[in-house]
Amino acid sequence: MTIIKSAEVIVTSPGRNFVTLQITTEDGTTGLGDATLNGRELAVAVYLADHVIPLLKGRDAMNIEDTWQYLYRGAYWRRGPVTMAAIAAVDMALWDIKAKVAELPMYQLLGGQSRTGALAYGHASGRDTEELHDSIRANLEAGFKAIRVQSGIPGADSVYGVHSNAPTADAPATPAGARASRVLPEVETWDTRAYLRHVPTEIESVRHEFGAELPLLHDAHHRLTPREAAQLGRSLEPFDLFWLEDVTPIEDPTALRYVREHTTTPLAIGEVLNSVHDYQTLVTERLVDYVRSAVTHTGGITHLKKLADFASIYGVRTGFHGPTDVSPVGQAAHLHLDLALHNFGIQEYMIHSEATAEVFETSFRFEDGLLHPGERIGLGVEIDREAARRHAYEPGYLPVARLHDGSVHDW
Ligand code: KDG
Ligand code: MG
Repeated sequence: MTIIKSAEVIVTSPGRNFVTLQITTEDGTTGLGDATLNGRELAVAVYLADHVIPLLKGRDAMNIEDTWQYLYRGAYWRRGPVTMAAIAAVDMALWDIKAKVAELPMYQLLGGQSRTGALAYGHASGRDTEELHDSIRANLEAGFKAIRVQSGIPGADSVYGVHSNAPTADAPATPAGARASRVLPEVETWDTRAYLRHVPTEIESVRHEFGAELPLLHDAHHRLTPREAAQLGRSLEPFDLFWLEDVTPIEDPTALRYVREHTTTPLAIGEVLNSVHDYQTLVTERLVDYVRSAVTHTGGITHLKKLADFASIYGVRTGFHGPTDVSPVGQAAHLHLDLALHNFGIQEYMIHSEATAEVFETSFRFEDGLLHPGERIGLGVEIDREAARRHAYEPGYLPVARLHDGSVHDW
């Protein structure tokens, strides 16, 4: 029987916090879903435990679309990162179960494979040019064939968006706020003019050192006005970026009209969006080239597939968000989609720590710059509950950015 018997929220912190939902059917089939919302993890855990799990018991695990609509429309209150992460976890777990029942790797249920593997990009960053180039070399040695480059700005106290620079299994590059035994978020200082002056020179040095072929990406983390973004895009045109990410604050998609009119640098956006409806203007007006949502924050496989199909009609490709705060369960779900979707573009891949890999055992592999979900049935991820119990939750926050005058800026 595929009737849902129970569901449980697992909060664990092997190097950083993860929230996982495990659903079990009456015949003992289990499915996993990722519900990790960096810095606000427990809000989703409570939402699941108190408001969603009681609705799941007794439902047919096979009716994924109906369960999705039941949780989404039934709640009346729609969208938002907490709700959509909770629905995402249920959805992923149900796809995991369905694929296990079918005895197929999940991508087979999405239409089978469209490619041999998903082009992945790694993260390189450095406080100065030398450190950045070393970090790029480490990525190349690790097998990456596309690289995101972030560099320190002279006079700034940190490289925004990262705590560590080494993308290896021992010391993975980690989005800031991974975990900290501190009470308040770190504060970083931001200077837009210094950033706009410096980034083109840094990317030029990377092109000079590593050649014209290597696909390069850069993330501006929503920090620019449309005019500043247009200036940056234009100044980066000679260096042929794969994409420039999150140039303007996400709330106003029409801000990108001005950017689009002034630069041909490809644009990506969407890691903080959580619904296909959020993309309506962005996609129908072709304001972006890549949609960046994560399966974990955008309603799961069911909803991300809808987004990808919607985007495909307008020639927009995918570039799903894959930082270490998306758990191996969420990342596995991305890889099944990446393999199956025709309009796949690129997959972000930050390698999880060894402690994380001890808790989440995965079937996916990274070879010759490409990611593949593997042939294990389901999503291909198992959780070691004993190992998970050894890593208790620790509060952690993303940093906040302030300008030199002390006012809060976008992070
Ligand atoms: O939780 C926030 C991180 O996932 C984010 O800062 C990472 O911007 C990011 C990226 O592109 O991976
Ligand atoms: Mg980003």
